[in-house]
Amino acid sequence: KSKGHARPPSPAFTHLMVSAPRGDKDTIMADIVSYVKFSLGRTQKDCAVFGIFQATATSIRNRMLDRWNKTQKKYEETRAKTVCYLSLEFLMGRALTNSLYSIGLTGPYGAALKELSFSLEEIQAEESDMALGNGGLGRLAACFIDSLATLSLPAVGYGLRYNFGMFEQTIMEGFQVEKPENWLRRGNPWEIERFKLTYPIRFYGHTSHKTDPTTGRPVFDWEGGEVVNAVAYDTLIPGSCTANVNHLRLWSARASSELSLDAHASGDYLAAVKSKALSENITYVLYPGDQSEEGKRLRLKQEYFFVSASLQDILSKAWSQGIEAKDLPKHFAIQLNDTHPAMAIPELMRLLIDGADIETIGYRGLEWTEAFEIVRKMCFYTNHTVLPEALEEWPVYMFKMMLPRHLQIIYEINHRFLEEVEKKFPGDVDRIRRMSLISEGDQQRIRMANLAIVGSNKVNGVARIHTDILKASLFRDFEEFYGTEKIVNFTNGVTPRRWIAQANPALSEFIYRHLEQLGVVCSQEEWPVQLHHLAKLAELSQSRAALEQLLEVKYVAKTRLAEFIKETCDVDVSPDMLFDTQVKRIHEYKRQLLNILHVIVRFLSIKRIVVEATAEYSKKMDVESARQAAIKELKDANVVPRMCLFAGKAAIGYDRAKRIIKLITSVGELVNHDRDVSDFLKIVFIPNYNVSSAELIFPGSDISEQISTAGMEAAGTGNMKASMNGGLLVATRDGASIEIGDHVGEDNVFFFGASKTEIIEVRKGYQSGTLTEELDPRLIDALDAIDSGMFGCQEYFKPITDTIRSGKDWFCVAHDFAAYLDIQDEVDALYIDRIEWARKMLMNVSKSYHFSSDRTIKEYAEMWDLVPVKLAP
Ligand code: T68
Repeated sequence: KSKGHARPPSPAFTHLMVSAPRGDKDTIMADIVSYVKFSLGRTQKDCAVFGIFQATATSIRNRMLDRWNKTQKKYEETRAKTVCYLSLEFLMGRALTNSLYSIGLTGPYGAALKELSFSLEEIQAEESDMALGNGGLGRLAACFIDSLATLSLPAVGYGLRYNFGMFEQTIMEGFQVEKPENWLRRGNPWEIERFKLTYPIRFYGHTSHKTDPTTGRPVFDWEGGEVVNAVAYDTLIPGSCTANVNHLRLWSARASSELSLDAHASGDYLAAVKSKALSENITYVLYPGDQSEEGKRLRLKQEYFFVSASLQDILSKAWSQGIEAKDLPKHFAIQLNDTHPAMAIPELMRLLIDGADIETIGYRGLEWTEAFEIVRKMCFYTNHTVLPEALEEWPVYMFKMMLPRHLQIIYEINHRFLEEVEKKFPGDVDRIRRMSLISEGDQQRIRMANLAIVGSNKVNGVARIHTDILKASLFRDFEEFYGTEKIVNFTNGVTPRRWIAQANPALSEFIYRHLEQLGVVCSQEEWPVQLHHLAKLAELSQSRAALEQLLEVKYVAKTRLAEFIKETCDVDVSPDMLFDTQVKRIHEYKRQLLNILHVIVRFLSIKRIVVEATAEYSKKMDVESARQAAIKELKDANVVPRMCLFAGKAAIGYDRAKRIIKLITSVGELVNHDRDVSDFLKIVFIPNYNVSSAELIFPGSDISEQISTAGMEAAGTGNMKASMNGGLLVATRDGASIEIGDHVGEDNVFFFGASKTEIIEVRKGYQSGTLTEELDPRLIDALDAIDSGMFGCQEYFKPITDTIRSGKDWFCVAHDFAAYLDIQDEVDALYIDRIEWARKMLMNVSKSYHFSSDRTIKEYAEMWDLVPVKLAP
């Protein structure tokens, strides 16, 4: 025990600790100025807006800290069960607006800043996005920790504190160019460094074992190699409509003395410094590939580093609370966000059997079956994809070198597991081969998904169709082995606080006012945490006044988006156009290609009409007047002008995705400058898609493209964000869009295209050569236009057009093309009928409440056996 603990408690200290900072305007102003003066060492004259952001953020953080202390104390006192959400990615976005919103101090902070002659908006704009994730998986983790706090559930998010998050995407001459995103460059006012929470993580070295003379059991030792320290950084996660504040704990790598001393001993100072730098690079950068398996050693290091630090943190807390090993599952649940943290299974086995390297964790010496039962009760695994290229496998040789003890443990888990399989399915060698944790090929590999299934209590998919595929195909053997209870479904959700209340103030006002009119007793703060109340809004479907207001709400958001497009792309778009958006990672299965091919068809057809009419008119007038007359005629014919917006990043090594970006920007370049067409069609590619730009894009979308090849998008969450904001989906029957259709009504989604089962048939046809697709003539026109060099870069685009023409079209763009064009015609026709359109918007806003991540988390909580522990307000 340190001397600090022996000191008698001071009543003054205790009193001051529990007194909360006041939330009035004057106190807030004083806090901000005091920070500028005493922490930044600046004056009013030399304090830039960023300084005010730092001061404001720090004072908000301090107010949250007060609540956090009380929350953690309450959790400890009640000995409540905690869920630990292990994710290599947390795509948080900005924290300022969200934090103020959650602690209910937006008003006073706005007023304080105004008096200091700043605005909340300009302060907010100074914050960099916390982009420690690639896409849907990382954003889901962020929505989940928001819901956990809001539901007053004891939870900790565990992850890595990357110095460089998702790369910054710039567009140069239409091509994606990646730049490192140094988000910590100017410091991070939200985080709290906790040097006291430092754990040693070992890599490499060797194992040995001796026999314990009393028990006769083998005792394992893992020694040597290198030890890197993990240091904790906490970010506070405030709930809404509750005083509870949870935290996200991110680990940063710090060289340990064990490492630098070795080199010092040999007298090589420079080598010592270099090896220190090398060990710290573990948490340097986020791997920017989504849905692909890199197989790089540094990634394996990151995974183990993160898992080991998080588990040591959990176990040292449990040990300090006197929790017995067998009771660990009563106090902690561990959720594995995909297989990236699957090493938690062998690592927890190791910690329980061999023991940790630090004294603050006393668990050790457990017998195998007892340890495995504990692990299996504690761990749960979420699968996010069925794409084979995203299923993690690690070469055995890499493990043998880097994590020799874990390899032994995995072999033992596998040995015992396959014995069980053999017992249940005697002689079924094929099945045993498929279910083994080790794949045998030219090189042995560890199948992380199989490890995660075998070591977990439950496995879940993220939408109904996805879970059905897991049960019927990808994990079928496991379904047959464990029975139908092991694989379960929890359809994804998104937090309505960020995605409606904060992102769309006009819609929030509409919702609140109308709920009030409809007699729902629910404050402005409450409806986003009681989202089911929105069901009541459907009653407005016959109120013309309400529908017109909803159109007005959309117009406001479209105006903001149009301004953003002007700023970022320098393209003028009118909010009167139909705003059609597709924002997500660029991937062949997401079919941005299908979208842009439709845009090309649209361009060609408008161009043809205007050119022909101009030729006709110019018999009677000069060419320019003729052109104007032709354009006017088209406008009078009610052609709906459309703005097609794309945004998203391509993985750095994903050549085809990068070609698709270039195709989109090239088509935009031509169309936006074509004076015959540009009144009717605009194409924008917004660079560097991130959470902050998504907050502008979803509210401003009339149409959201959710057009993945059926069976390939596990769930999608952009579909939910669009629908909640009154965006209508153009969607295939894939992922969670199917369930959105169930809830908002089939008629209120523009469904099209082949179903999952039809896709399987189409592909069989391609493979056997019995089905050679007749290409739609309009598709041929679009492909010809690309190949003719109309958009430049003829050669560069050739591989794309070739794939479609040759019938080796795995993503079935050609197959779904005609249906896609037809549905887009329906979209245009409906858009003209503003009231009918608004009615569909209303049904989406009203009935998408099911896709709140609060609903999802309640389902998980039941599985975890977790109950709320709410702090008295
Ligand atoms: C996404 N997966 C799914 N993966 O594609 C999406 N992968 O359908 C689903 O809605 C979402 O998960 C949430 O469940 C991903 O985003 C990755 O980002 C990823 C990252 C690294 C390695 C593999």
